[in-house]
Amino acid sequence: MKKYFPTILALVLCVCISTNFARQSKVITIDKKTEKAAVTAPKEIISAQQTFAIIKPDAVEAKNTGKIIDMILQDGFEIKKMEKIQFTADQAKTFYAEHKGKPFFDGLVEFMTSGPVIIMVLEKENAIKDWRKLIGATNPAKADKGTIRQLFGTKIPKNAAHGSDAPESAKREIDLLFFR
Ligand code: IDP
Ligand code: MG
Repeated sequence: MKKYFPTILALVLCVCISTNFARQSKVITIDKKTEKAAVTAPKEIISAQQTFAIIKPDAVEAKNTGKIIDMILQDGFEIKKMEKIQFTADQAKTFYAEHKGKPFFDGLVEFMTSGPVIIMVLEKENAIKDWRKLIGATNPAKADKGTIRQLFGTKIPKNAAHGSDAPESAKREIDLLFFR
């Protein structure tokens, strides 16, 4: 029996450590309807999603940066990164490569390089969808009341803000502008 003691001790230790690890990586919540305990992953594991945002040159020029940042914070986003930059023509062309060849492409590049912009990485549950909702439709004239583009945009391409449309584009845009 004595010679098995170290093995037994090691096994008991392993079980204790792994049980504790499992406990730490989960949270227990009480289901209000059934009053039964439910084990779920903690919020930070379930939720955080990042998106890429721009306060465009028209909104920076019109001194709407503070109001837009306030709307971002009031909507529950965390600003993970923020920088004031000015797009080069090459950056603007690469950023909007999907629109190359369209009639508004040259005007869009000219607009995006016309003055400083604020670039941001925003984080929140459903950040991509929620940020697109908060900025509103591409055309400010068609954007819902109270959205950033309705409040601060004028006439396309001058629509005050940009938001990534999918996780792949968020990653591409963050890499392109924060790791340039
Ligand atoms: P989005 O910014 O809502 O994703 P996109 O169709 O990806 O819209 O277009 C990128 C940007 O190009 C728009 O935000 C706007 O500034 C500009 N834009 C889009 N369509 C037009 C247009 O028909 N005329 C002028 N500018 C446009
Ligand atoms: Mg787009």
